[in-house]
Order: sequence, then structure tokens, then C-alpha cells
Amino acid sequence: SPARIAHPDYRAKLMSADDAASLIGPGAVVGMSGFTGAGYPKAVPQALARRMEAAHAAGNPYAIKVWTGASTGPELDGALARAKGIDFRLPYNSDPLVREQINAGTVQYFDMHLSQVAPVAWQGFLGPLDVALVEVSAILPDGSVVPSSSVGNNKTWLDRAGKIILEVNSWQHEALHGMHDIYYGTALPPHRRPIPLVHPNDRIGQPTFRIDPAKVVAVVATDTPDRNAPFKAPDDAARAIAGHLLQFFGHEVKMGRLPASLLPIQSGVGNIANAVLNGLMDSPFEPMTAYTEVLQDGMLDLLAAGKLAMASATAFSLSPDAAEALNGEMHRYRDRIVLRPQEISNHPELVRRLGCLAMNGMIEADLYGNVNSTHLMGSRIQNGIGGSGDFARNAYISIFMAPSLAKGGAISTIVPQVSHVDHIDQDVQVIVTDQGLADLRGLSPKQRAEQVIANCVHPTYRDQLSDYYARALRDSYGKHSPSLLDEALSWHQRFVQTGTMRAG
Ligand code: 0RQ
Repeated sequence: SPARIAHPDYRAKLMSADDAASLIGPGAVVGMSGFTGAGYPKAVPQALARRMEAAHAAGNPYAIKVWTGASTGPELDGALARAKGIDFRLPYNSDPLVREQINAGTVQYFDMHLSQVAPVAWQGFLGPLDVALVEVSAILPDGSVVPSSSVGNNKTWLDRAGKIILEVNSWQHEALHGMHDIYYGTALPPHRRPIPLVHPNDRIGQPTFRIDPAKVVAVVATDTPDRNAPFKAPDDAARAIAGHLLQFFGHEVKMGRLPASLLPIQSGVGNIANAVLNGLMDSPFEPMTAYTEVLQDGMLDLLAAGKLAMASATAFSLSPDAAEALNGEMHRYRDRIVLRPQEISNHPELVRRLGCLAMNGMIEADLYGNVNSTHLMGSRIQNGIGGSGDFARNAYISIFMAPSLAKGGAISTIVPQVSHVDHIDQDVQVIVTDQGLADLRGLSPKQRAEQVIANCVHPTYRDQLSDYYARALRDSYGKHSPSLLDEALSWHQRFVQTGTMRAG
């Protein structure tokens, strides 16, 4: 409602979504808000999609380049993709239709480390940004702007864009004000300084965005919920993975390698990651902290139960039920949640300093602990690398997890060689499947392979993998990371040709 737009200059720019969309022309580069289905603009992208469809019906081209924080919702990526209105996308996508268009070869997709988007934009490699289209939760009487349920790259888009369109969403809770920490201290080399954050709870910036009002060309009022997808209830495999991981943490505490309250946890996207958070509910570790990218349902439960003292992230990633529940109790949580720009939530300097325990999902891992987080059969993108690389390389312990089987057993997620590498073996310390956990720290490639075969691969693929490894040990060109070049990807090729990785 206009009540959320408390500054007269901004109120004077109030207009319909259709009018605002007419300010985004064909070929425009648009930096939009949105991170894992939270805080994305909901009205203007749909109005823009209608304009694109009308233009296409009249035989005129109309597509734009879309930059975001990460994934968004059906009203943004879904609507623009249906209108065939995206010709370039960065840095992360999980919308099924956009995924289809990327894999069909019609949309160009630049899949990036999420911490690097803002610095790379400042470095100028992405070219100019025409428009920032950003959802916010309020414009205050002094003209300062309160962020929404995600921060993402919004600070950078607002600073760099030639013009700004704001969607002021009154569905977003007013008590979000004060939860954000917008750090304005980043710079380009040679002027970079240490980022003064030493605890996940530290606030080093300000609660609102600074905006040049002269750049604001439109303000649109909305009142629509964020649309995050609900999580699948943890299945047996997810619960088994959580169990192995909790046992590992317990052992590390006992050995004196981790404090009893652990170190700041980072938990990735997806159903498995959420299941692990559920598992932490019944663990002895407390009070934990989280320095992570997204705050999922499981993390909210940990906060509510007091197991988690506080959480730092760049966005919420809540199921619709959890989002409503949070909105009902925002005052209870707001001092214990900090939302930051993604270049800070995922900053390698900070992940290394804090010693995060990084827990991310994967598509597949190989004998030596290389991990593929992004591509099916080496070529079809699933989502993107997201923040997994930001955290994995710099974590105190870098953990990757997946069920040992996919597609009803036609696929083994433990393979002779990954079909695409996102995380090299040096960045992967622990691999967990429902079968067990392989602690690869301090091991050579051959020692790693033994652990992975013994603990991670599903029994239906164990003999097949052992057989490959034994022959590789015997026949490989080198015996450091034994590999049979003509066979290393044969499991994938067999799946593509026959629908299963199973031999014989
Ligand atoms: O496909 O839905 O069609 O059946 O991939 O797999 O098992 O539901 O797993 O939801 O945990 O996602 C890696 C994709 C895992 C996610 C990935 C198929 C499987 C299913 C999903 P269907 P699951 P999850 C940053 C964290 C990269 C970004 C990241 C991801 C679908 O974790 O996107 O880490 N990670 N961000 O059937 C073929 C295989 C497969 C396979 C799974 N080997 N081959 N298909 N699938 N394995 C940091 C943060 O803090 C957020």
C-alpha cells in the first residue's frame, strides 16, 4: 500500500506495473532482486512478459538480459521464460522453464560463484546495467529504503544501474526493518581493505540502502507473497545422510577438533541440506551459529528451539507455511537473523576466517573426491554452482552429500570420474551418502578411492566400481590418480544410450 511509501518524491513516482514495464525496452540489461524465491519483483516482470508476448505476436523481437541474486520465482523467471523474453541469464537459476531453454540452447547462461557477481559487475566485465528492478519492503520518511526478504546483489544493482524501478511489497513484514546489514565498505583493488567481521553476529554496515532518488523512474506498490517451493519431507536416504553427518560431528568434538557448539554452519540448497538441519534438532550441539547463504525451514526451527543462537544469510528460503509462520512471529526472530549482501554472506575471506562447516548437495562425486554440483551427464545444467564454491574452498570442513542412487537406481551418484567438475578434490574433504561417510582429509588419491568405495557407493554399484578401480590400478598410464581414459565416463555414456549406468 502507499502507506509503505513514506517519502513524497517516491510517492510522486507511483505508477502501475504496466507503465513501469514500458520503461524496460528490448535488449535492456536488468539487474533484478531475488534470491531462492525470496524478495524478487513480482508485478513488473509479469507486465513486461505481457508486453513481450504482444510484441512477439506483432512480429517484433523483445527480450532482455536478466541478472539477479540467485533463483527467483514463477512470476519472474517463469513468466519471462514463457514469453521467450530472456536471452541471457546470470548467475543462478532453478526455474524449470528457464532450465529447459538453457538446455535447449536458446538462452545463454553465465553460471557464477555467487560471491563474485558484485565484484565482477564493479570490475566492468559484465558491461553496463541499464535498469535495477528491486523489491523493497518500505521507503521511510527520510527516503532511505528498507530491503525485502533477500538482499542478494541489490546494493550493487541500485548503485550501478542507470535507472531504478522499485516494487514496494507490503506483504513483506515491517519488522524486517533492522534485520539487514548493508555493508558499503567494498572497493576495487588496490583499495580493498579487510572486512571487519569476526563473528557471524557482527553488524558492519547499515540497515537500509542508499539510493540516488534522481535515478528512480518508477515505484510500484505490490502485496504478494514470496513463492518458495515447499521442501520434500526427509526420506530414508536424507535421514541416513543426516545421521552419518551428525555422528561425524560428534566424533570431531570428541577428538577436540571442533568445539562442542561446532563452528558456524553453512547449509546449501535442496532437500538433503534441509534434512540435515532437521537432524541437528536432536543433536547435542549448542548454541550453534550459522554463517550461510540461505535460511531454510530447518534453520528457522533450530532458531525457534534455541539450538541455533543466530543466523547470518543473504535470503530466506522458506516453504510457504514457514514464510507465513515467520511473518506471524517476526519480532521473535529479528535480533537473531542478519541478512547481508551476497558478496558478504559468501565472502571467501569471511568463510575462511570464521571456519564455516560447509554442507552442500551434489549431483555426483568420483573415486578421488571431485564433485559435480551442476551438470547431469556432463552437459545438462540442473541449477548452477551457486555459493557452493565460495564455501567449499574456504571452509573449515567442506562436506558434500547426496543419496547414493538417483532415478530409481538407474544412476549411481558415485562414479569412476565426474562428468563435470565444480569442486576439485582439494576442495572436498568429506563425502556423505545414505551408505556412509568418507573422511578424505589428509589422504592421497588412492587412499581416498578406498574410502569412497568402502563407505559411499551403493551396494548395487560397488562391484562395478571396485572392478573399474582394480583395472585402473593395474593399467593406468600413471598410478597417482589411476584412470582408464577410454572408460572413465562410460557409465554416463551407458546411461545416455540405455537409460541405466548398470553394466551387463
Ligand atoms: O531430479 O527432481 O527430476 O527427480 O537432481 O536432486 O536428490 O532432490 O537433491 O534437492 O538436494 O539438490 C546438487 C541439485 C541437489 C543442489 C543439487 C537429480 C534428482 C532430482 C535434485 P528430479 P535431489 P537436492 C550454496 C548451495 C548446487 C548449488 C549449491 C544444487 C534433482 O544441491 O543445486 O550447492 N547444488 N548451492 O533426480 C542425474 C545424478 C543426479 C541427478 C541428482 N547424479 N544424475 N540426476 N539428480 N543426482 C550455498 C548455500 O548456502 C545455498
